[in-house]
Amino acid sequence: MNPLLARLRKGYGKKLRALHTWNGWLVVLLTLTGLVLVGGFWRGFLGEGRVWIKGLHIVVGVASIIPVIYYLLLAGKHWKQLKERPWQRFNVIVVLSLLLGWFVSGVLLWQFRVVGPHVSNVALIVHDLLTWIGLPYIIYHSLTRVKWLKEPSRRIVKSGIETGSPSNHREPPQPVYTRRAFIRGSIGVGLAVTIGPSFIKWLGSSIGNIGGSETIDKLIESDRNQLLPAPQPLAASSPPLGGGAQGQFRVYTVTPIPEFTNNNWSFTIDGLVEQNFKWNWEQFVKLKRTVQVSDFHCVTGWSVYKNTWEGIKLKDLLSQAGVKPTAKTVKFYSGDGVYTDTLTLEQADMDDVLVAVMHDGKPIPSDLGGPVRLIVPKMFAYKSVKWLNRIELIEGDHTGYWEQRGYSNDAWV
Ligand SMILES: Nc1nc2c(c(=O)[nH]1)N[C@H]1C(S)=C(S)[C@@H](COP(=O)(O)O)O[C@H]1N2
Ligand SMILES: [Mo]
Repeated sequence: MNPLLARLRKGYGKKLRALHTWNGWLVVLLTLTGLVLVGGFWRGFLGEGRVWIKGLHIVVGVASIIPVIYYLLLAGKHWKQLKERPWQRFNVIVVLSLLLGWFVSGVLLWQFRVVGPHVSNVALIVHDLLTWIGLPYIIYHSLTRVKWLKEPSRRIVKSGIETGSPSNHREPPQPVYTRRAFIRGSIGVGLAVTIGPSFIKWLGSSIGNIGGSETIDKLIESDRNQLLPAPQPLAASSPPLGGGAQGQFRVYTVTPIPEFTNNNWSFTIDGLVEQNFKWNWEQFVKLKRTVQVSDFHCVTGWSVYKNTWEGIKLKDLLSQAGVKPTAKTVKFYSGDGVYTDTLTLEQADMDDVLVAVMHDGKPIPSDLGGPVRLIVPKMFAYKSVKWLNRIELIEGDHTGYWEQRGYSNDAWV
């Protein structure tokens, strides 16, 4: 035998157990950080902490390949040992596939700039799918393998000795096994009932994009904005030029979702401009709009393809206000009072940067940044400020909300 392998296999049983424990803790850590990362609630609350947690998740995730490789070196012997235990073999295969799948899709997500948004999007779906399957599996695995469930026969012998009754000794362990099966069954059913419905919902919306527009319709139904008159779509918007968006928006916000009415909504251009503007809604919906079809990419990996956006070209707004020669940066403010971002004048001059009012022929719902949001198709979506209500031309630089918290200043897709 190869001497390295021989050394590895010394104290083999102990090593396997240690490996199992280490791997277990890594999975716990990855689960906790991963759940915080997907949980929308945490976004505003954590701020910069979110970027740290993401870093930790990546480092631990990359490191999680070490116990896998170590196990694979010992796997030959272990596999033979499990000859008579098909379920344990099955378990080994499932856990290894999960760990490898998480690892590969995770590395692709981490390297989103190298692999591009399309690959990231698929990797995110795989990563999520494995989590939906893997997490309940691992919870079940841990719950059903705690010692007292695993070794019921010992307990019954012990109880026999304790009572000192010989008839107890002869009693078959049957009821305990039934009880064990019952507990296992209950854990299984419990997990299925708690996780099943959300899983099916996720599956429907992510894979094969079933009900893509249906979910947006729900967001439209629960729209909190009350702005009249409703903007009337241009012909290219309705039916949407792009044929309808493909994919799901994840609703991201760092504040409670703001609500607007004709009374509290206005749109301002100020700062280093020849003429300040402040439009109310009635005036704003009269500004000339154009229609554009573009893809929408978030840095966390998800994309929505073929959005038909209708709105006012940023460059038209800027030329209407007249940018002073001293201006260097275009600063965007969200009506949530917190979120900001910027473009350079040169970036702001791109033809497809849109102050969007409609999506796929309908007013943008409040959850997705309506009544008005910025759309910068060539950049990651953290530039696409939701609830946009003010544009200021400034002389210096400004660092946007997520850029202050660790996102790259370079947002080009
Ligand atoms: N005001 C505001 N704008 C925002 C954000 C936010 O949290 N608040 N999140 C940004 C990020 S990171 C993304 S991916 C998109 C998400 O848009 P959606 O919530 O419509 O899917 O909005 C961007 N604009
Ligand atoms: Mo994002």
